[in-house]
Formats: sequence, C-alpha cells, structure tokens
Amino acid sequence: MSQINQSSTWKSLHQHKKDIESISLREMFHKDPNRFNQFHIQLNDLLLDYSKHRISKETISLLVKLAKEVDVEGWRDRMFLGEKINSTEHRSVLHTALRNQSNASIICDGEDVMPKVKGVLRKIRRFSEEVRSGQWKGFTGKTITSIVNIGIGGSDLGPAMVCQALKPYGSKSITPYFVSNVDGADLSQALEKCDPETTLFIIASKTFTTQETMTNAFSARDWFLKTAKDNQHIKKHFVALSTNQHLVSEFGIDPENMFEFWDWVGGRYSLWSAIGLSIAIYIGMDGFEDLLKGGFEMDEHFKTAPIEQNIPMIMGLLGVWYINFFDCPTHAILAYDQGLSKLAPYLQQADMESNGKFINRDGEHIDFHTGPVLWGEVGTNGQHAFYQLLHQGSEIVPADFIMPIESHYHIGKDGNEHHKILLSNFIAQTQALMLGKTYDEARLEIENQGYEGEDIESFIPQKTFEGNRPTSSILFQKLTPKTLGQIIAMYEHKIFTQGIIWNINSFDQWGVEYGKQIAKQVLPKLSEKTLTNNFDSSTNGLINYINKNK
Ligand code: G6Q
Repeated sequence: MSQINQSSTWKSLHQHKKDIESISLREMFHKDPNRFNQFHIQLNDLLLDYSKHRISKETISLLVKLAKEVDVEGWRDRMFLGEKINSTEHRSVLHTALRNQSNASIICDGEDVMPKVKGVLRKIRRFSEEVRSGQWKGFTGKTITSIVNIGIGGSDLGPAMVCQALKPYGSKSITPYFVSNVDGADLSQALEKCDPETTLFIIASKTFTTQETMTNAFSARDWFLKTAKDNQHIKKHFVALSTNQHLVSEFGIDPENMFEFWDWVGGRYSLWSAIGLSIAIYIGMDGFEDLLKGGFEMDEHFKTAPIEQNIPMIMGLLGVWYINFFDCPTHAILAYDQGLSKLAPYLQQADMESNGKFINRDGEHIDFHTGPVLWGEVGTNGQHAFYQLLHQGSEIVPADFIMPIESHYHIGKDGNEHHKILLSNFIAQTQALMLGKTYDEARLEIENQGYEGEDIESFIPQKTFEGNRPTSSILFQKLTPKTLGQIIAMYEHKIFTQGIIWNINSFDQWGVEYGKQIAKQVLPKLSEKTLTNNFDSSTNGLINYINKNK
C-alpha cells in the first residue's frame, strides 16, 4: 500500500514549507495583529494558543486535508465504538469507556462494558472510603497511614503523576508511595518510611507477571510477614489491580481485594481504571470521578469538534508538521506548575511507547519520521538549564508551555508574588522564543550597557537570537482533578491523531515485550559458576566480569 508521504497533500505540504520557511514569526505577527484570534481554541477553562507556530491559514487547511485523507475522524469513531483497532493484539481500545459519563452502552465482543466499569467504580468508592475514613483496619486494629503502589510503566506512571499533581487535594493522614524500579533502593527507601501495621500495598499489574513488579511485591510481602507472621493478615494489607485473577489468588491476595480491569485497557491508558485506586484513596473518590469527568469532556470535544477547532487534532497535526516537514526530532513538555513535575515522564511513555514505531499497520517499514523524542522539565527550572539550547541551539525544539492562571499556594508578598513571577516567566519565554532578538536590537542593548568600539561588534552575534522557535501555550484556570483529566485525555488523543496520520498501531508495545523477554535469558547466567559463552562477546564479557567481581 502506498504510504502517506506519497500523497499529493504530503507533497503540497513540502512545497508549502519551502514557501513559508522564509517568513519569520515576527513578520507574521507584524502583518496580522489579530493572529492570536485566528489561532487559538478554547474548551471550557482550557485555552490552546497555537499562534506562535510557523503556520498560516493554508498550513492548517493542508494539514486538515491530510487528516481527512487518512480518515482520522473515522478511526476515532471506530475507537469509541469498541472496534478492535489494536490489530496486532486483536483488542479494542476502550479507555474512553472508563470515563464515559453518558448513559450510552459501549459494546465490546457483543457485551456492554459499562455495567462492569460502573461496578468496579462502586467497589473503588467503597474501598477507598473505608481506607480514608479509618474504617479499614490493619492486622493490629490500626488505621492505614501509608499506601504503597507497586507497579511499573503504565501501572505506575499515571497514578504517580496524578497523585503528585493533585497534592493540594490529597489526604493529610495517608501518604502515597510509588515503587516501580526493581533496584532494591526503590522499595527499601519506601519501606523505611512505612510501618507494617499501618501500610496498605497495592500491587498494580495488568498481567501480574511483570518481573520488576512481582519481585517488589514478593519482597514487600516478606517484609510485612516478618512483623505480621501470619499469612492470614495479608488480606488486610495487600490488594491487587489486575486482569489476572488466578495469579492474584496464588500470590495470597483475597479475590475480594482484587480490582479488575480488562484487556481493552492499554497499560499506558489505564490510570482511569482500577489502576487509579491509589488516586481514589489519596484524593478521595469524588476527586477521582472529577478526573474522569474531565477526561470525558475532552472525549466529547475530540468526538464532535471539527478538525480545525479540535484541540487534540490540531496539536497532533502541528506535531506532524514539525516532525515530517521541518525535521524536528524532539518535542519539549514545559509545565509551569510544580505539581506537573511528573507530566513529562508520564507523557514520554504515553507518546513514545505509542508512536515510537517504524513498522506500520500493514507491516511495512515506514520511510519517514514518526514519534518524536519527548522530554521536559518544570519551568522555571528548565530555564536555568537547557533553555539555552531552545533559544540558540542548532536544533529547533517545538515546545508545549503549560500553565495554570491560579496557584493552589498563596505565598510571598500579597499572597500571589510567586505565581505572578512564574506567569511572567512563562509568557516571557514563549515571546522570546518567537521574537528572538535582531542584530540592531542586540547592538542597542550592548551600547546601553556601556560597551564600546570593537567589543560591541564581537559581542553582537552572541546576543542575537533568531527567534522563530515554535511553541504552544496551554493555559487553564487552576490545576483541579477535572482540568488534569482534560489535559491527560487531550494528549492521549493528540497521540492517537498522529498514529493515524502515520498509519501506526499506537496501542501495542512490542519493544516493551522484547525487554521483558531478554532479561529472563540473562538472569540465570548471573547465578552460574562457570563462564558464560552463549551470547555475543560483549554480553558474555559483561556477565563474566560481573560474576567474577560480585
Ligand atoms: C504500557 C505497557 C507497559 C506496562 C508495564 C507493566 O502500555 O504495556 O508499560 O504497563 O510493562 O505491565 P503490567 O501492568 O502487566 O505489570
């Protein structure tokens, strides 16, 4: 089948890029004082300003044409309807059902999934309320003060990011910990802060076979039993979030304490499912439901807004514009909110595991760039670190600047000083990246600083900024559960849009499965007394060196 880069629209976009690249953003804003009005979209309290992108009306109309050609809207509808669009795993992709607030049925394999979804939500409500109210007691009759979520990848990053982001809504009497790394340091450091009598372990694993998670889970169980002594006590301190009831029971967890989800929920899309139990316990079930509502609002927008007005679709198309036509290999996530410090790692998985693929749905090698390298840091920390490269580096890095208008924290002069400074940095950076600084502006600045003669000439190139660096500004009122739900769903659908444009199955992860496989081959070799020679010479050399020196 011919790939999208063979289409006439793709070719027109290449031609259009040649026409537009000589026009700077500075000129575009100069020519059209209403540029902001033309290139922003508002949904409830969320605003996407994409006017600081190297685009014109024609760019958007060509990108929209591209989206129509590959039938993004049709694929979107098929996803929401439960068709098995995850073709390599023969699965539906229905994380949207987990946050469905309508009364509509959602059919998967001939069955409406909504009663099951609602049943698990009721169970989460019951359990989280018991834990939060202190009704749920540990084996010595004490209430729970620590919850330890043991999971990795999709069973860790989502709830960890959300609990961090929604700290202002978090329980003051329960501390959440997230243990993911099999490096014993991760679990040990969490356990140092926990008391076996008051700790609840949440073993989060869709498969209940993941090596890192199960190793941590067994070690946590040993640690607990050292004090509790009796296996009977496990049911008060261990619950499971999984699709694998058999292995959960084998571990010793009461099936009553298993919170179910289903194979149509992909790991990296699972925070909306039982995998969100730690969120419900920490911020309360009402907060968790608000998060779901936010996700649903974004789903409705994604489902109904025309492409030109559709926030996730526009974001996805802008990504395609830079990756495929400007050859920008990376994309930065710059959240100006300390609560969102885990957003970039969370989105790294969501995006790179979904679209970091060079084989398309038809099994062909894709001969153009696909998913970008995603990275980021919270502002203003990044400004004092890598923003130098954003301003004057040889690569163009398109970036999302994400910012709440109001903070949860009132500190400093008039209770608002910190946030005003943060806001001004956010605005100043996007402006500076767009405008740059011309030769004449640099000269004037240097002269005003008192430099003279040759010093001025040699200094000007250093102080000149090309500008023309594209950014999106994503503003919202306050980081609430609902707004966070909207933001997460917005990125999920952006990733979806790009996957469809590139003809990628965004919902499998053979690279992750491969990693799970190879570690198992090496592990036994680390216990052998004889020299290993089964692998290549580097692998053998490393194993033998470790065995000799351990
Ligand atoms: C996510 C991936 C992967 C997965 C982890 C944990 O989409 O599939 O990150 O979430 O490997 O898997 P389990 O939940 O099965 O332990």
